Amino acid sequence: MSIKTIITEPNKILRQISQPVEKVGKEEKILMDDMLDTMYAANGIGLAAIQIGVPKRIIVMDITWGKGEKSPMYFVNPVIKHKDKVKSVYEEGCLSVPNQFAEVERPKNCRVEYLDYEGKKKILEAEGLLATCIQHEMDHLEGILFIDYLSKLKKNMIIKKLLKNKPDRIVV
Ligand code: K2U
Ligand code: ZN
Repeated sequence: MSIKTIITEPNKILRQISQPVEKVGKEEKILMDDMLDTMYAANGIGLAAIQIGVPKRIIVMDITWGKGEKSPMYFVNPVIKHKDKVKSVYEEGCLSVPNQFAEVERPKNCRVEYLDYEGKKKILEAEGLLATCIQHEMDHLEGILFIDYLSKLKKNMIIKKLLKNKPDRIVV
């Protein structure tokens, strides 16, 4: 298992639409293991495969991370089957938008159908931070970042800060 580089905005890779997985095989399990290592190392509570450059519809999460016992969750080909009309607001961040945070409004609860680490069909009824996190991660599968929900002014200010902190490209 290894820690991968997390791709940061602006980068067109993050805007790709991720593709469904045909089956959960050895390759997908190694990928999920590496995603989890990478997420824990970055102190995140969620990670989508596209954030390490793999356009597959795979997400890992652990909202208990940092509170003692680890409780990893694996989502392959997740589909949101229901979203609550009631909204909630969380101050979101993103490992691909480092050190930037903003309030985002999302449905308070949602129901997600997915395949687990063994490829078994599961249904998750999510609320609170779990619901926010899974919706944040599923946006990644569509090439959407939380900054896309902000005003043009706020989004451009964040992108300007990210560009300032991004190492210069060296063209050889
Ligand atoms: O997608 C990611 O980069 C992972 C996010 C997931 C997340 C964003 C907003 C709200 C909930 C989850 C990172 O974990 S951002 C860091 C973080 C850590 C703990 C709580 C909130 C955000
Ligand atoms: Zn994110």
